[in-house]
Amino acid sequence: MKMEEKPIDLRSDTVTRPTPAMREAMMNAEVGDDVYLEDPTVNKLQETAAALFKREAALFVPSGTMGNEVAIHILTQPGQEVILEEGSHIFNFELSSMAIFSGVLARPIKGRRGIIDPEETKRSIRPKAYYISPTGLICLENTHNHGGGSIYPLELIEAITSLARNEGIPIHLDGARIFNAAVALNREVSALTKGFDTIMFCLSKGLSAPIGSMLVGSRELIEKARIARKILGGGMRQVGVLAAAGLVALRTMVDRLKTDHQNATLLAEGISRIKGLRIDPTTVETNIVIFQLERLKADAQEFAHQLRLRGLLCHPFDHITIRMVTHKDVNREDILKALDIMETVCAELLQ
Ligand code: TLP
Repeated sequence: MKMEEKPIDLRSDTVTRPTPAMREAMMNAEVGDDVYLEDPTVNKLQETAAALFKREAALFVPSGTMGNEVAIHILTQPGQEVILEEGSHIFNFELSSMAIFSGVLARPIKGRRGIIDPEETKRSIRPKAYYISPTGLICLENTHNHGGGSIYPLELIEAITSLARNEGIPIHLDGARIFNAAVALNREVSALTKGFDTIMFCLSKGLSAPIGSMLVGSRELIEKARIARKILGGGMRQVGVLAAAGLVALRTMVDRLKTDHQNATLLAEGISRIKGLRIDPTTVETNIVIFQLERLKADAQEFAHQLRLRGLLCHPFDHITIRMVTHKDVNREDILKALDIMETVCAELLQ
């Protein structure tokens, strides 16, 4: 790669840069002190998000992690267990925050491409006895990041949310990429999130805002969430400059996620034809492509390093697994170039 060329960055959709319309909205944003609830742009973003999900209220938080952890905090009591999928973001990449901040223990269960089964979920609910720590919460992730951007079938969401309701256990959705699921299924986000007590979604992934996530739920829960956010130091001041980008994200960046999904399919199909790489392209449902290396003289770290030298960035998951994520800052041509680079590197590394 020539030094002045920009790499093709498929590490994550978090790398997306704000659009010109976002930058303009940020510059012109009306602001106030949001700790006093006086930032009109934040208020508008929160109302917009609540309306989209057909809920009473929403809260702007700096990150998806904070949104998830605030939800866990307000929905549980110390000493309880939280049922979640073993490859979930909350369990693997939030630094055991649920134990630190909320005093709860994860009870991970195995999913299929990250999707958990209602029966298995039911079996994981702890029996009621004074000497057993009670199940305090269920968390699902849709789309599922480590599951390869997999989408929860609607009937499973319905089965698990009704199970939670019948058992009197609250249920939270890590919907960091729920708009990807909605666009892929051609459904409203509100239809995919019925039955959850709280929903977190990210503005700063495929929707390309520079920062920010939202926690959505009832007015009562969101008022509790505001307190938990403040405890974490997440009370922000003239943050309308960021909320302004979030509003543009919701207005302009949802429908175009289809293009990311098409590019992900193109990428996966190309990968399936490269000797040395293994993927079933029919499993790719949204913008995340996870594949394995086979018969290469390199592990995933070394493979990623070789790609980087040629201007392609990816995210190694384990010693043989690589993740690539499509987003608005890579186009079809970049995908074709990425496939060429991978083909060259594999040809050099095949045993
Ligand atoms: N995911 C990031 C990394 O942390 C792995 C990525 O590149 O995919 N839930 C899900 C499902 C996520 O994928 C992420 C971020 C989060 C929550 C946390 O969001 P942030 O990074 O805003 O705290």
